[in-house]
Amino acid sequence: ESGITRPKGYNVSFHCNPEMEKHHFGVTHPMKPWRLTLSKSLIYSYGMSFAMNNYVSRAATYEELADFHSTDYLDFLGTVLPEPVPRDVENQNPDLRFNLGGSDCPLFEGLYDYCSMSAGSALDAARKICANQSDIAIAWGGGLHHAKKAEASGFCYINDIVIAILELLRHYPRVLYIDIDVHHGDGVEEAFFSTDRVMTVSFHKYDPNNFFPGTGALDDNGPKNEQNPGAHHAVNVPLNDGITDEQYDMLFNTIISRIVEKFRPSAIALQCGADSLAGDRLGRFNLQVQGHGACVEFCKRMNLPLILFGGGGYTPRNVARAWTYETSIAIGCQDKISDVLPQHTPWRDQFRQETLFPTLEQILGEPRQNKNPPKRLQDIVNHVSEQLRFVQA
Ligand code: V1S
Ligand code: CA
Ligand code: ZN
Repeated sequence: ESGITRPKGYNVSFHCNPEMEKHHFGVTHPMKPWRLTLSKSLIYSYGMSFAMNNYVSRAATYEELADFHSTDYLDFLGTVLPEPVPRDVENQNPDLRFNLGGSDCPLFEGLYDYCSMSAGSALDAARKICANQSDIAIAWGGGLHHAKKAEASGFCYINDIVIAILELLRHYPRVLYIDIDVHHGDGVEEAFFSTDRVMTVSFHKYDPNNFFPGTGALDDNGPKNEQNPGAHHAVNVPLNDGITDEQYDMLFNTIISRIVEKFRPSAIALQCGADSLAGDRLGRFNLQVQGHGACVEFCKRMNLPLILFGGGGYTPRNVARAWTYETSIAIGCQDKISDVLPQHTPWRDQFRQETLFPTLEQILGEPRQNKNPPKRLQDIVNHVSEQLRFVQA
């Protein structure tokens, strides 16, 4: 008896495709689709499936992908074959087109299916929201924010978020996109650069020379010209290594409440990339499961239709913890789940510590040095507040 109950009059839907989780980017590649299996098994072990509507999502069709992507790109993506000998990390000159086939975006068996399944989950989630059948729809297999109209980038081939937001825009006047992945949400930002119906906000580690993708400076706010209604509708929150839960939540709450006040979104799409957690293989922050989850809680409190997407996350045990906690927040049972992982959790030994909320010391030994002085955080808040003077609902 888990004590997890279905919230009355409140619908959470969970969209996944177990086939997606079986794909492999290659042994040395940080992106492990198996993290989705680990996450789902922890969510189910806590008994949360009984409190949600669970759907096996379909693969998106070619036409649905073409809503955003160019047909040239899709046709190529549909025909490329895995390389017989994987490229090494040094070989960064893919002679293939559309940035396909380098070490970041390798060609692997079933690539097109993997991409269409990720987009299918996101699109199913969006349609549940649009049909008013879900208050919160979850697609942990989505969130691939770097993909461009005709280009793969940073482990992302198809931008399921853009496709889902385009669907939301058929039903809602304005959509707020928020991205807490440690990387800049460049693909989503660029896709909506010229509309005032989508406001994009990304929190990320920013170092133009040493951290992927190198974009997302504080004053990159969308092309500013008289004819562009999308000017000022891209918000960027560039951060340094080691940011803590307290600092991140202060920034998140301050910035998002001001944006909601000014932009008055009719729906929220939240990318929950878990590489912003402490101890991530690629990330640099000191966030804990609690701080990451607090962003989801804050968005839920806005009382707007909400989609939760996955995204990055390269230490699978921490990804599973975060997305489990965030699923519990969506359902509203976060106070009822125990810190000790359920005894019968599959792969329980993968989690190292047997708790949902390990301490920073347990995760890292020594926390990463915090390079975010309070003055810099205040400057960011001030810049965003100034920027919002140009935004009207
Ligand atoms: N950081 C990082 C990183 N690591 C890798 C990588 C490592 C081993 C491999 F076998 C293959 C790739 N690539 C990168 C980054 C891309 C990060 C993408 C994040 C995606 C997301 O979490 O935001 C959303 C799912 N790429 C680079 O830094 C580019 C390089 C410039 C340097 C590293 N080498 C490996 C590729 C070229
Ligand atoms: Ca981000
Ligand atoms: Zn990332």
